[in-house]
Amino acid sequence: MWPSMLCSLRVCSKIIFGTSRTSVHSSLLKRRLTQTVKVLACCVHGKDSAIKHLLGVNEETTSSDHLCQHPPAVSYNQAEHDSLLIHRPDQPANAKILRIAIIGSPNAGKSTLSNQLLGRKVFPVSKKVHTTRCQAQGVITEGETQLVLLDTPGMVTTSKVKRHNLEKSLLHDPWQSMKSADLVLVLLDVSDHWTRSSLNFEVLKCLSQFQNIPSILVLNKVDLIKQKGILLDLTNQLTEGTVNSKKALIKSLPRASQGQHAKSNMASSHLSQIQDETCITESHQVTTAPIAESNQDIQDLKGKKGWPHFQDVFMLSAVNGDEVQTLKRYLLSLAKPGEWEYHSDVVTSQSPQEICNNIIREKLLEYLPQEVPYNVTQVTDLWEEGPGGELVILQTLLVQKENHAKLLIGAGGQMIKRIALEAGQDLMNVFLCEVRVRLSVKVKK
Ligand SMILES: Nc1nc2c(ncn2[C@@H]2O[C@H](COP(=O)(O)OP(=O)(O)O)[C@@H](O)[C@H]2O)c(=O)[nH]1
Ligand SMILES: [Mg+2]
Repeated sequence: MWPSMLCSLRVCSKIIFGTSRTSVHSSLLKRRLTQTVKVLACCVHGKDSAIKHLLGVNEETTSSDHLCQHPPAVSYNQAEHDSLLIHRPDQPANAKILRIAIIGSPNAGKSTLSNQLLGRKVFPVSKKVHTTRCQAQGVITEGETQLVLLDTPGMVTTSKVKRHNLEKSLLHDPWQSMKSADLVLVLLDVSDHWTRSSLNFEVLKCLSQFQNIPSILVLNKVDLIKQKGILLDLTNQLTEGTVNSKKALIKSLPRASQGQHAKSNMASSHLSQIQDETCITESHQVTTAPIAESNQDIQDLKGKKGWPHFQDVFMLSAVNGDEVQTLKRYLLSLAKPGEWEYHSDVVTSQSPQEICNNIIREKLLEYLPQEVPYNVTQVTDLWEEGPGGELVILQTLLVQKENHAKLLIGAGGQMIKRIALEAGQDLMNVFLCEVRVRLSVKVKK
């Protein structure tokens, strides 16, 4: 198994942050990185990683990546779902928990990453912004540990709430999820040339207000980056050259210890590194009260591009799952003793109908011009088990304009049929049963 981007990043950081920031010479760094990582990479197996692309190293997938338990199906029966949420979680004696707030600009890939971590697509994903309208939680239970993912709707401003016809509660949601978080995961789209070299102001504000909660930086969409070397420069900028309070302290690995890494089982050496760092994490005082901020503090943030308090940095591709398992193992290792929040059969706090509405909405956003999906009201007319045990869903899509209805239906009804078919297929993978979705369109004046 590849020592992970975490490990590689740690290798990078040992190089980047071991050197005085002002004297960093990136081509020299990359050469040194290449030497270091080649030693490590020659004995590792696993999914393609960004750093391996840097080196042109190809590896096979090992069985450890497939060891993860299969996530349970979501029950499509509302009463069953409610009873799971109400019942006391079936936690073991040594239960551990970690609540993770995933924050980042709209489109960074928060829902895609959450789905990959969960192993089931329960959150809608779309190229268009504001697919996620509600504050939903995803739940991963493995062994004694439960991870609760707080998939936030992105950082939204008042004007965007008006423009996209969004619920006003979205304005407050990122802060809401922060209040119960043990870890903040900042997700950044590195394929976006305009925004990738600095953290979104709202993200910085959030990090600054909740400084006492440990945070990690995850660079997403590395599959879209041809010149992987840019990732090191971006990491340096986005962390202000400091990760886990280490800048001057972190030195290049001595050659001998690099060799030892190469010979040892990468999985265990990786985990032991994580555990070492977990000790550091444990010294953080996690409190839920935000730190009061003065206007001056906020003004100071305006000139900032990065955040020097991240505990770790990852690079991955959420869409194809590259390095997602590594991140998941890391998150599991950070969990602390504490009561589970959910029964182990729960994958998401969303109700079955919410999941269905969100998936249909995802298709509307995917195939229709922006103004249509933002103005559709979904009404479920029927939700029942058919004679063959299949789930039958009838839903009416209400629109206000005739031309919106025409676009929704499409030529010969092709558009609406396609949306219904694809939503049904996605829902089958959520509920693990046959699902038939039928949609009708009505104009409501
Ligand atoms: N190429 C690529 N696309 C991604 C990746 N992660 C997410 N996306 C795409 O980015 C878009 C936004 O993703 P989504 O998860 O809805 O972002 P959110 O708004 O942050 O929840 C979708 O079209 C995803 O398919 C990735 O790792 N690589
Ligand atoms: Mg989303």
